[in-house]
Amino acid sequence: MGQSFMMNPYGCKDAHSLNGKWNAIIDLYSRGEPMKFYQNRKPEKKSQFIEYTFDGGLRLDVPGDFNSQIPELKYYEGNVWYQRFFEAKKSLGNRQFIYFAGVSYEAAVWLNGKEIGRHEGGFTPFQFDVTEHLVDGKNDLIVLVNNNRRVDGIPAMNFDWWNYGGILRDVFFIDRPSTHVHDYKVQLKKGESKIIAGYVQLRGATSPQKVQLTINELGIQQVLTTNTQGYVAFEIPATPELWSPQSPRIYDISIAVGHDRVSDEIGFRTIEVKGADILLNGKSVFLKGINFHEEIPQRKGRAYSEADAAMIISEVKALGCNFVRTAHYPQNEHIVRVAEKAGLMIWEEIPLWQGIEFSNPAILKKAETMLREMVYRDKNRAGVIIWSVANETSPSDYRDQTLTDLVSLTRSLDDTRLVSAAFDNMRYNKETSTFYIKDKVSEVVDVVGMNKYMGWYNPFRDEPKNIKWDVATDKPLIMSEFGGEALYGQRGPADVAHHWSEDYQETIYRQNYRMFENIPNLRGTSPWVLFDFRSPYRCHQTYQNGWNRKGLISDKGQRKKAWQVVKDFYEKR
Ligand code: GCB
Repeated sequence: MGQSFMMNPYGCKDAHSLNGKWNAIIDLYSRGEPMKFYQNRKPEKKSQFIEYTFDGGLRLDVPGDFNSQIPELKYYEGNVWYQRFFEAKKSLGNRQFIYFAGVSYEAAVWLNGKEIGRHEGGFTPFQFDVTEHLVDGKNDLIVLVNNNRRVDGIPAMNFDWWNYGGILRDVFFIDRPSTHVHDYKVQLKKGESKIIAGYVQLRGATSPQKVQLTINELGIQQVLTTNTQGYVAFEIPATPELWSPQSPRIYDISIAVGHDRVSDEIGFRTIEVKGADILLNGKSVFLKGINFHEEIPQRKGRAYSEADAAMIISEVKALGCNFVRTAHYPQNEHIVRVAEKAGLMIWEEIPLWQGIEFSNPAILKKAETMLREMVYRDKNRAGVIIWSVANETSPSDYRDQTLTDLVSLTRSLDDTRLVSAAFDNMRYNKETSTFYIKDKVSEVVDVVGMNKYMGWYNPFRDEPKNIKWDVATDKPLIMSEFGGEALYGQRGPADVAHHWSEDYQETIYRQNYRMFENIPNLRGTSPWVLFDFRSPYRCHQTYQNGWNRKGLISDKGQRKKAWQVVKDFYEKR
């Protein structure tokens, strides 16, 4: 795993993009490490011959998955080497870093022939300090990416989405003064709407330093003094206009030490649970949500840019949502930031998705790292209200313990948000037509997410209006997934599932909404899913052909009939 502490490059004037075309070698038989591709050597003597080169071959776009860039890589799982040069000036005394916003699934990184670090996990950022190995002038950066699925991976061998590999997200070279702002949290104090609290952590400081925290629009120009470890915690009385879906107010903030300065855009809000209610800024809210993958279906590839985020989020807003579940992994920062500015509350999740090898102690370690990296990255996003530790995992002693540990870790990292998980293991009492749950993990989370495909994987066993829910009634329940498949344009009887028709998909939604009226603690819904998405899981050659068709919108962007049913439901809430 890589170094899990990272700075925010998006607000740092000293962050230089390394996006663009990179040279690439497809290394199906893993020859690259034994042959030392990372040395990128050229023959020096007449008799010398080196059986690889990055020159004159494949060039891949960074950011972006490799699978969608050339047809030969569509199903590829394995090693791909990436290489590029970049110019740098070695300013004396400064520290330099390479920051990766997301590489799937494993990355090994070399600078000028020296290994600078490795990282596992496809959906969270990492950075390496490269000061020792950087040279003045031309630098050679090489990344070995491997996207093999693995038994001890998170996610593991099977998952219902495309296993996109590559340098999926932005890459930066960051050059900072030796003493610089390394990490910060600026949020409302837990349970308070008039106290801004948090901390600043410097790097490189060996004596107490003066740090200036500025939020001009709130009249805050506060000088803080760190301890000898460069750390200072603070509480500042303030009356910010609160962030909400109706008014997603964001403030410009900056933090400076010496010549170093970072800026960010931060909103302030409170979120808490009281009985079965979710209170945003003290008022009960109903989460009108939707799920989506980090994918642009029309391009058949991962979403990676701000423009991609704007496309997805505009469809979320058109549906009338105030909430998104960014399934099933932390999506790129553009998506989170664009969603927050659009007034969307966000559920973020680590990719502990079904089939995880919980009996392997390495899993807890890996999951903890992913959780830490997610919380580090997004702890300043007011839009994020829920951290989720898992999706659809089956109870066992190992699983119960792992998830309980992860819930506690989440709370210790951030006590200002709610903790959840999505469950699919509710049981049904035929005598009373009632759903209930017996799961130790549902007892320790703040909000229970329920995934239930009534009308699709499970037929309704009774009239929807007769089905009762007695699931974790002492806390809020979010119907975190429900829905069914339809091929856009396909028509058929409204009561027959196997035609994949829009008419039947519409029926599923109407029936589920009827059933939801009987869930006393229902405080939110997020249908599965906004767009049809690519998945090798889906083998029906007529209707699916490698696509999960549960989208309310097709892969070409056409809205299916159920889209309107969801929109109407949200308009009435
Ligand atoms: C689920 C999973 C989701 C799948 C979906 C489906 O329960 O959480 O990742 O894609 O069902 O379509 O079956």
